[in-house]
Amino acid sequence: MTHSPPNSGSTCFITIEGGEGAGKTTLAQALAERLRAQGRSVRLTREPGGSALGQALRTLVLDPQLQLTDWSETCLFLADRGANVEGVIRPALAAGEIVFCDRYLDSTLAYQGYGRGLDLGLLRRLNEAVTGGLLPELTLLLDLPPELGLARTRARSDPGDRIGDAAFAFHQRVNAGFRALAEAEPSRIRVIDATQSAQDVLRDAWLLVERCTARA
Ligand code: T5A
Repeated sequence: MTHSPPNSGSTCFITIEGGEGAGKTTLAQALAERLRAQGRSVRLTREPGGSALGQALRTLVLDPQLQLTDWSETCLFLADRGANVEGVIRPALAAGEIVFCDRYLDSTLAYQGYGRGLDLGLLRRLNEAVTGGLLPELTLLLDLPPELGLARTRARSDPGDRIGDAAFAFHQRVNAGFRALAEAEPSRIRVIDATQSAQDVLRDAWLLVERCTARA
C-alpha cells in the first residue's frame, strides 16, 4: 500500500481527545462555528465514523450485542482511521481546510493500550502504518473525571454502547492513560480543564487553536 507523505507545508490538523462525555463534540462544533464566522474553511470529522466505511465500522464496534476480542476491536478502529485519513483528512488538508477530528490515534493508545492493556509499542506502530505518519499539529485533551463524563452521557436519552458501558475501572485507566500521553508530549497535547462550563472550555481552546490556525 502506498501512502501520501506525513505532514508537510503549513497545514492545520487539530484533534480533540478525552474520555466519555468530556465535551469533545460540543467543543469541535463551537470552534468550527467561530472559525467559519471568520471566513475560514473548516472540515469536521470524527472517529469512529468519519468516512462511509467508518460509519459501517462504527455501528459494528459500538454494538452492545457484539462480543469482540480486544484485538478485533482494535482492528476495527484502525480500519476506520485508515479510511478517514486517506478519504477525508488528507484531501481536506490538501485543499487548505482546517481539520478538526473528534478522536484520533491517542484514543487507541488510551482505550486499547491503557484501558484494555494491549501493547503500547505495537499500537503506536499500527497507528503509524494506518495514518502514514500523519500527526496532528495540536491535540486538545479535555480532562474530566470519568464519573462526571459518564454522568453527562447517561443523562442523554440515547442508548448505551459497548465501550461507554464498560466497567468504571476501565474508564479510570483510560483517563490516566490520556494524562500520561499528555505528560509525554506536552507540546502537542494540551490539557484543558473540562469541568469548566462549555463557554470556558471554548475560551481556553480558542487561545491554542488561534496559534495553529494563524500559521495555516
Ligand atoms: N474509541 C474510539 C476507542 O476505544 N478507540 C479508538 O481508537 C477510538 C477512535 C466512541 C467510542 O469509541 C471509543 C471511545 C468511545 O467509547 P462516541 O459515541 O464517539 O464513541 O463517544 P464519545 O467520543 O465519548 O462521544 P460523546 O458524545 O459521548 O462525548 P463528547 O463528544 O466528549 O461529549 P459531548 O460534547 O457530546 O457532550 C456530552 C454531554 O455533555 C454536555 C453536552 O451538552 C452533552 O449533553 N456538555 C457539557 N456539560 C457541562 N459542561 C460542559 N463543559 C459540557 N460540554 C458538553
